[in-house]
Amino acid sequence: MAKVLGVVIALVLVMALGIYIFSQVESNNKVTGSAVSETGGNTENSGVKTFVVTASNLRFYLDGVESPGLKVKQGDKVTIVFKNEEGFHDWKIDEFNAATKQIKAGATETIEFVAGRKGIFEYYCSVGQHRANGMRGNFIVE
Ligand SMILES: [Cu+2]
Repeated sequence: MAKVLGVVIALVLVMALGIYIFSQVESNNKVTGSAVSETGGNTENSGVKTFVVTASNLRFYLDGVESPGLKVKQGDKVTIVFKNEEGFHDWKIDEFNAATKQIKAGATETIEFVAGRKGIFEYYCSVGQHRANGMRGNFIVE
């Protein structure tokens, strides 16, 4: 009888160990998974976000997506790599005093700013009537 009890205890211990190891592997996978899914056009490294935004007449693009919503967390340091492929444009957000120079086709400008407050802000091109003609999108701070 004591022998049976010993086997049962051993089985329970093995199962508990198995569950523990499984949960460790599971939580490691979750961390890796979220890091991978973040690398779609922007890179996340503990509060640093980089977006490569391109401009052509009269649209902004990120990885081929037109007027992309750019999402960051409050306090993130944001880098915008602004590449102008066609025409004459800039990239601005009034609320963060973030603005590139107005640059010509083929030029690239990089700016940095801190997303200091939460909300949905509009980024846009301030050249001529470009904003009214669709050169704008949402910058979302959560
Ligand atoms: Cu423009």
